[in-house]
Amino acid sequence: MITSALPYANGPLHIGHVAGAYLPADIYVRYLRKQGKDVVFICGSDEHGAAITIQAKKENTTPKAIIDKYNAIISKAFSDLGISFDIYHRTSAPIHHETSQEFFKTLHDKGVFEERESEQYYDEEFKQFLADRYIKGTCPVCANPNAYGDQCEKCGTSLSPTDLIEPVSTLSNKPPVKRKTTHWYLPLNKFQDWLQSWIVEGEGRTEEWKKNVLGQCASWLKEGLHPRAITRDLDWGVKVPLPNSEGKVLYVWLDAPIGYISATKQWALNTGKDWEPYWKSADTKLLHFIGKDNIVFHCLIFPCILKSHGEYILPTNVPANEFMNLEGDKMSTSRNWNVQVHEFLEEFPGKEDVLRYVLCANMPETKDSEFTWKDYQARNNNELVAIFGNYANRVMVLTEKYYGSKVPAQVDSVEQDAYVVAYRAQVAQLFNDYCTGIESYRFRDALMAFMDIVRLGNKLLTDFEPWKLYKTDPIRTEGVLRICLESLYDMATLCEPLLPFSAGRLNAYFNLPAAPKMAVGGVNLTSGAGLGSPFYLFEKIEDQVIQSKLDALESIRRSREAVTAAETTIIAANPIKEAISYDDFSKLDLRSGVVLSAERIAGADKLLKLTVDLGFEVRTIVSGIALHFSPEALTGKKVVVLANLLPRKMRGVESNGMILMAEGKDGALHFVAAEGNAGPGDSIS
Ligand code: B3M
Ligand code: ZN
Repeated sequence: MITSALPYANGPLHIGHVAGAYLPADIYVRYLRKQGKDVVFICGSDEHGAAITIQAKKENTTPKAIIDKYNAIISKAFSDLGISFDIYHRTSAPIHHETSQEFFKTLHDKGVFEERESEQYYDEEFKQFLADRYIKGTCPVCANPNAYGDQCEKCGTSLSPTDLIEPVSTLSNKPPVKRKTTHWYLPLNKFQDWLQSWIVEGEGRTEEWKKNVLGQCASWLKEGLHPRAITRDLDWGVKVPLPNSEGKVLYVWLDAPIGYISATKQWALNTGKDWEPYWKSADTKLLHFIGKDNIVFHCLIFPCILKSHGEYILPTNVPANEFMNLEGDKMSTSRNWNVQVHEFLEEFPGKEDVLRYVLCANMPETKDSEFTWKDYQARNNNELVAIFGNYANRVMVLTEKYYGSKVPAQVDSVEQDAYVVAYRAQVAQLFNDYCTGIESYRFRDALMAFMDIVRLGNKLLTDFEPWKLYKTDPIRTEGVLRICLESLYDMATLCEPLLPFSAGRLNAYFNLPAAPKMAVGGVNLTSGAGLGSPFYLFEKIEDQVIQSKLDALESIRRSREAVTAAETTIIAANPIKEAISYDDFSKLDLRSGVVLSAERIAGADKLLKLTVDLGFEVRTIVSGIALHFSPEALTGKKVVVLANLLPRKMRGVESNGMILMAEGKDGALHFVAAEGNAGPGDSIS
């Protein structure tokens, strides 16, 4: 039973996620399948929690619309990249709600939880309790006025809402009040001793856990565990299945890991299998592939839930990875510093395996690692093209030239040649390294072993020089190329977990199905069998492609620096303008509008050309906000438009109106918009 962390359906997937929790799992699973193991690979969207409702607010839409949108983008990105889940499920599915409610109910009835009353911030206008992220205020550490109730993003301190100075609700922008509320808590402190012996002393474990994982667990345990609230006052999530618990849902981190189980149930329904042995049978190996920020939930909290329930097995291992940075900076969706998987695949179709290769070669297995575009190019050009692609192509071209793309015969004297015997022994040794690498979650080592096998193939070609040998000893040449072809077929088998698309192309060349087992040296091709035409597995990536990616990142970096600079210059409050009459004011025709699209104007780095829907017509408005907003961030934004301003031409574009903006003391711009159901064209007065 293999799981990968369920991504929040609140934004697209980026390559850091892939390198952390999905590619390693996929490699492992593909390898196990080839070893003939009975394996189920589970994932799905995590569709609850404040992460979703906040994104809905940001995009001015409903939580349901958000999860549908991002679930579609994410699941397509996974399948396009060849991540071979047996099911990609969703925690909004009814079967998941039932399963997590059953868990809660069972634990509740067993008396596992504690009920506690506490005081929490409440928004009187919106009549709801406020999740930590819905509260803003001044950071007690660095005085950042925009710190959130869970964290200050400026200085990185993690906070609780009561730490904030002058907290306000982000819903009403008013100070929240404190209200009593009751929640259920999981008393982690009661599990402390058991967790200590299971994780730290290894009592009852069958596998060694990774150092980075053990280290984090040990430090949590050393701090001492405390009861943790596992319900929330929210109207989005799995309802607490108890009487008198209106408005309460399960904490997203309670229901999300149970999502692995509900997804397995759905998979079993789809395939006519029984889900239970995969979660309850002692001979099942349960593995959670995750990123390091999820360690506490998978190693401490979820095992307590499973153990308390009583019928479930515990994870055999949690091979968490560290983070992958991008060009020297932390990858992040909110800061627009990442490479999105779906965008990459749209821009570079056919480069799925190149991306998988580069992410695997730099996988953050023991410490944070880095993706750079130069490294991406170098690994493609110097490794995939020059080593693997080159070997495959040379073998295919020679076979076409000398044998009309038919499998040449085996030649005994070549088979027994000392060089060939030694070559095979070395390949077998490297195959062993490859297997050990994957089995012990060292995927970089496995990749290296695979490439070393290909290097040996290239060396064999160079040493035998079939292009010269053919003239003097055509029989021997036949034997050599037969060996090269068999090695190439082995490479197709071995690269399948790492580079499944290339494996498929190679198998097609051989007109053979994928080898049923992971092995080297066992293939016996049929002499005279027809092969495909030669091709290149990989193509060289040119400098200008890389340069354009670097330029794009550089411009993001520059605009971020400009914003930071603006934020640090405190601008004095503007003095109030001269008084006007109501008549003066009533001359302004203000309308609600929605930005349909935005684009940069060539040669004007401050201007954006916006297309704005005013309900009764669509306008072009030029706005001097390009240094503050990226065009992509504007689509769908609600705005207020001064609709009767005389047209004006700017940089050759006629602007028909003006967008209203609030300018913060820090110089940052904020949109002004009519709240609620106000639609395009509505008058504002
Ligand atoms: N959705 C957090 C994350 O995406 C969370 C993982 C759930 S795994 C059960 O990092
Ligand atoms: Zn701070």
